[in-house]
Amino acid sequence: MSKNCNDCACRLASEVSQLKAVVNAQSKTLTKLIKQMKDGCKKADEVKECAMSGLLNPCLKCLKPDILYHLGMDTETTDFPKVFGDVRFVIMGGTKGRMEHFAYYVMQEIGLKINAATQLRDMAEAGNRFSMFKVGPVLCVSHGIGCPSISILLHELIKVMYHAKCQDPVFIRMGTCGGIGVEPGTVIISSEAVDGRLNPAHEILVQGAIERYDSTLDENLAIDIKLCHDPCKDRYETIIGKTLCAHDFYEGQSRLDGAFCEYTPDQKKSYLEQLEGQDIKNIEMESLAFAALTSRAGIRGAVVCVALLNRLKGDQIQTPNDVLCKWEKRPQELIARYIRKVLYFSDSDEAEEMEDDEEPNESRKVSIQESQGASGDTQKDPEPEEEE
Ligand code: R2B
Ligand code: URA
Repeated sequence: MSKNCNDCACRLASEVSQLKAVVNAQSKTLTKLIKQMKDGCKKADEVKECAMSGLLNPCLKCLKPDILYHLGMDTETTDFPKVFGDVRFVIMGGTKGRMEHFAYYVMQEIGLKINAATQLRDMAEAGNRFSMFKVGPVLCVSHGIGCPSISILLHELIKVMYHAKCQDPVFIRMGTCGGIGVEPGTVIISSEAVDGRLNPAHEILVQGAIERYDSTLDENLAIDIKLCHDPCKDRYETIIGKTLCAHDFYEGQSRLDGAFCEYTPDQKKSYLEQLEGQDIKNIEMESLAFAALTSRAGIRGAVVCVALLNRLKGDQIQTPNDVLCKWEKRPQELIARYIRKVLYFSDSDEAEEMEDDEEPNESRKVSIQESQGASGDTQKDPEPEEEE
């Protein structure tokens, strides 16, 4: 057999084994759901309290209803456990377009795409600020620019998790950044977030006093996401490193091209070189609030950004738009692979699979389309899908 043929056979074998795992995992979910139906939904009614509840505002219990103003929903008119109880991944990114694209992409990647015409509903449309799309256990939400914007959203998303009694959800922010001494197009997973003075703390003014919160991120989650990078297939580097979170794109990131600039090119150069010397790999604008709020809630969090330029070489983003669009998909690919791996290839699944194998189950025979029906809760009636 020629080398090409061999490669192709290998790829096909790997795709077949991946598909098998997806089908197995989905039929297992279906088996569980059927069992729950047979048991009169007893199990579903016995949902545990959310583990984070002890860390949150005790007054939440008394809010009847709790109004999540910026998401345009409240606990009286939305049944949170029913609508959001199965959420395991909350993926956040700057814009509506990116998050809508990611929602469709992840739907395909985790095998929940029923047909090409499936349409998702923006669940936060009534709030007129953020956009939110749910694909089975994945919630995709836009966060706008900067710490104030993402922190408002995080307060409300954490309350969504609490009201829905979600168990151990993982939060991931994906986005763009300026690289420090890295090749443009490189993906950087943050090990921790620091402020402009390189302190690993998110400072907020509360009643006139500065409150500091640790801005640590989950080390294992960062490693797990990095492991989803395939050096043979992905023609870019993925690294783990420290991230500087600025509260502005121009002066806050020591750019020379803002409407105002009161430092010299030499001062800019020496600040960025100081960052490089301190192992800072990138600059973006939300990681401090993201890290502080997720860790206060005991939520595992990661920040995955692609560098649009190397700030040691310039300030303006000159790369053509079509290339930038390709680069923006890199964090999405890694995160979708991570989700797929957790959903379909986790150790506990393997253990359960062995048990299942001992006692073959009728419902194993369901097709992938049938099993998807169980997760179609937020999908609208099919309408023609636009070309992407
Ligand atoms: C990266 O890019 C945006 C600014 O252009 C900001 O949201 C960020 O963190
Ligand atoms: N986003 C930022 O915040 N900074 C950059 O330089 C690029 C994207």
